Amino acid sequence: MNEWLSRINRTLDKEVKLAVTGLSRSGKTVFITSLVHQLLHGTETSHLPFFQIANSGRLRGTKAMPQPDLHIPSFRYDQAIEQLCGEPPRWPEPTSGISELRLAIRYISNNPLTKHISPVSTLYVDIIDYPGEWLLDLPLLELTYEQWSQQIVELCKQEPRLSLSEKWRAFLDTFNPSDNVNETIIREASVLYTDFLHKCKNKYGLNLLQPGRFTMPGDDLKGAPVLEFCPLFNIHENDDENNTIYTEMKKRYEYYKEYIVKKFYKEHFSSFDRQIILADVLKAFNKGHPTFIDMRDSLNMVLKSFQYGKSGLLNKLFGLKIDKILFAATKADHVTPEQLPNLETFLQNMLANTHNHATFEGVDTQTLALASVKCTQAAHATYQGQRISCIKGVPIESNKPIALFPGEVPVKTPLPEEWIKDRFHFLDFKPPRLANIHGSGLPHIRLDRALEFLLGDKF
Ligand SMILES: Nc1nc2c(ncn2[C@@H]2O[C@H](COP(=O)(O)OP(=O)(O)O)[C@@H](O)[C@H]2O)c(=O)[nH]1
Ligand SMILES: [Mg+2]
Repeated sequence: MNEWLSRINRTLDKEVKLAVTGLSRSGKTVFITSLVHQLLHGTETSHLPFFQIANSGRLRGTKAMPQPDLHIPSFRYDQAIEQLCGEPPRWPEPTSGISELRLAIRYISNNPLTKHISPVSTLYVDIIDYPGEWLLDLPLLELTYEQWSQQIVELCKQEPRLSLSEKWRAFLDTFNPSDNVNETIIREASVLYTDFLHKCKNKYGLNLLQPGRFTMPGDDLKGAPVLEFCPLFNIHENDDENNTIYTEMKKRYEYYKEYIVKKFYKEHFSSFDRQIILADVLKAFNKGHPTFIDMRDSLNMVLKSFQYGKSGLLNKLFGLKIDKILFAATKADHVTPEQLPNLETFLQNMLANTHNHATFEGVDTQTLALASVKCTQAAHATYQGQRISCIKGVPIESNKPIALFPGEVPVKTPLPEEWIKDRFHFLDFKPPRLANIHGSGLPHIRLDRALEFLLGDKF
């Protein structure tokens, strides 16, 4: 019955499933929290000028509803908003598992065909939140164990991975992949490999860390043997004797793909209609050239797996059909307002291939620089007799507001030698203290435009 109703609702365009996609720490959880808060306060129109349904006065109200999938934990909006709007305000905790949320948006219909039958209509919006680490598992679906191992071999030839992987690689040299299977060796190799991934993440903020569950296992997989394998060097596909370390690692890799990765994407991603891709470009600028390259390549690799249109992997596997994609550069409150167009152009250039592919397949796209929660104010200062634009906010490590000029966002990727130390200085800020969070939506930058693009045509 549920499935049947759901189908009817979808045919009448009464249901939208929104995929919020982004690498770890790109701002997914904060985006979802702010989106819900903006919609719950949507009838106070002043904070969403570009969201037409709110601005036209046709919005009747929004409510969080019981989600359709009862076996998935609910997105803890109440907890997240309590932290964001607490005293002192804090950012929500990093996400360690999947959660889901359903919103019902009630509005006065404008549709000439249905408005006489039912002048008040409801649009259901389903959103899931999950750790960004798991996205990097998607490209594995197209790689054999040997191809994946080879890819990691290549990555480890360059710094910082070359040094960070030293201990793990030294251990691989102590045995032969064609040796008889040995649980102790397999466990030790996977522990050292997982340590290497953690170092890449914590020291350099790298994203291309596969398998994704090694750094973020989720509650159900901690300590499971399916997380005990790693890539091997010097393997030959014809080494295919049974019961060797190589065949055992390969078996676990295939199991991981089939029962963890495919299962997750089939269950949660197959029915999405719309997608927002969040990228924290500014963090990569701060961390330097290798981190930037890693972010760009990770995102492009993931988006290649999404490949919109009939030939795409997710379409072939699960019938995914997305008709609109919003590319969003997050945390736009870290830069001065004049820099927003540069940030948008930069993101567009960075994801040019995906963009081109999506529009070729008939997917409607847009690029936006946005802040889900605006933590800074635009201000001006005088420096050497010149008036310069700056931002004012409370840095994450401090309790006092400061004004600073965070630097210019380049339109094109700087050459490796142009990433000089301290060229970019995009500070992290504390969330703003708000006197009355129940009076109006959270302060934001262009979240209303994001809502209009993602949902506007459904009303
Ligand atoms: N200034 C600012 N910081 C943000 C914003 N959104 C996210 N952040 C920062 O980015 C961090 C990660 O955000 P989160 O939503 O947890 O990322 P996720 O891993 O993609 O879910 C937060 O803890 C904040 O420090 C924003 O709109 N403005
Ligand atoms: Mg999160």
